[in-house]
Amino acid sequence: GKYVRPMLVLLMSRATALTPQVARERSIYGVNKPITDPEVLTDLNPSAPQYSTLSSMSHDSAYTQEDSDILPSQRRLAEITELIHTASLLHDDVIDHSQSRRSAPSANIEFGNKMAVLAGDFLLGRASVALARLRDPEVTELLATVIANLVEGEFMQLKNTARDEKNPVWTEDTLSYYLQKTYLKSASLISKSCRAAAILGQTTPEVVEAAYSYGKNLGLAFQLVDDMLDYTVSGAELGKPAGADLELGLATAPLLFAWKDNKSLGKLVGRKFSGEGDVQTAREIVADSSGLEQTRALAQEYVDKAIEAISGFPESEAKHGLIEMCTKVMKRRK
Ligand code: 2DE
Ligand code: MG
Ligand code: MG
Ligand code: MG
Repeated sequence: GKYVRPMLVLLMSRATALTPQVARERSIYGVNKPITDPEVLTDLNPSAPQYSTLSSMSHDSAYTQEDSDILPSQRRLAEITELIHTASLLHDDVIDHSQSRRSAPSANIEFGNKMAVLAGDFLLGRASVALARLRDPEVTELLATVIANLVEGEFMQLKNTARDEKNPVWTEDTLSYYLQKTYLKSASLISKSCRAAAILGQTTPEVVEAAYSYGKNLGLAFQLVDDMLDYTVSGAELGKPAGADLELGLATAPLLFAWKDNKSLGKLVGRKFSGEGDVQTAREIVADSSGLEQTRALAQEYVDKAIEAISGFPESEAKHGLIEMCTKVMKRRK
């Protein structure tokens, strides 16, 4: 069917995500070349060879023009998800004051916050153009919703009402708030783009649901692991700052699970981590707790659900690729 391989390609291009560093080298990002540069504008001209610049951005062997299993619209979709993803990282590094991304200085460090924000905005504009050219209102609505969801998730993280200082008590709501935020900031892009890939493949409603469920569960697992690695892996290995979440005052899964078992953490969690001391104390409590283990276990549950979701897909290399993607998410160290 025309959906399994397209889903894999879509996810592969995310796995080898275009980085702000690669982005800088690409004229279409308008960062190191003015947006008025003819080369930049080529792809905005509908009569130009279709998306030549966008297509050349791919550096994934699974992502070649000769791949007859993939419809042109599905290839465009993979590019669109990549553009949205990269835009969100450009903005994320500004919001998080990150110094590095994929083992290189992040765009905000290299070019400053203003350029990084504009570059992200530009990519969203380009994604919108590419989306409009698909002439598929359902897919357009899905991906436009993803953009809104990314912002909603980031907003929930900023508000962080689950650790209201007047009520620093762990409840089941604490975890569900975190999971909803995680869906919005990470799983929405993966799940809705998997759904869109299936829709473009003109398959059955059941397959569309299965594709969505796979992406949702994989996305949740991905961010849980991301939040775990923030505690367990060095910045050098991660290629981006480690220990950043606590530093930013963010209560992610490892801390929330630690808090559940050690209510005294509430005193720390209930307010912004004010000083070095607080951050260090919280880090030690998390390290001594089963918070990291519980985070990994929950990620594994989601991965199992993702694999289960596609169990009805016909056997193929691409299906195995989707399963391997799950295994890789659990094994990754960066
Ligand atoms: C990753 O979280 C962030 C994902 C969503 C960011 C969304 C923003 C809203 P992390 P890492 C910034 C704007 C959205 C647009 C422009 C579409 O844990 O650890 O901070 O990789 O990621 O820094
Ligand atoms: Mg970040
Ligand atoms: Mg962030
Ligand atoms: Mg992170």
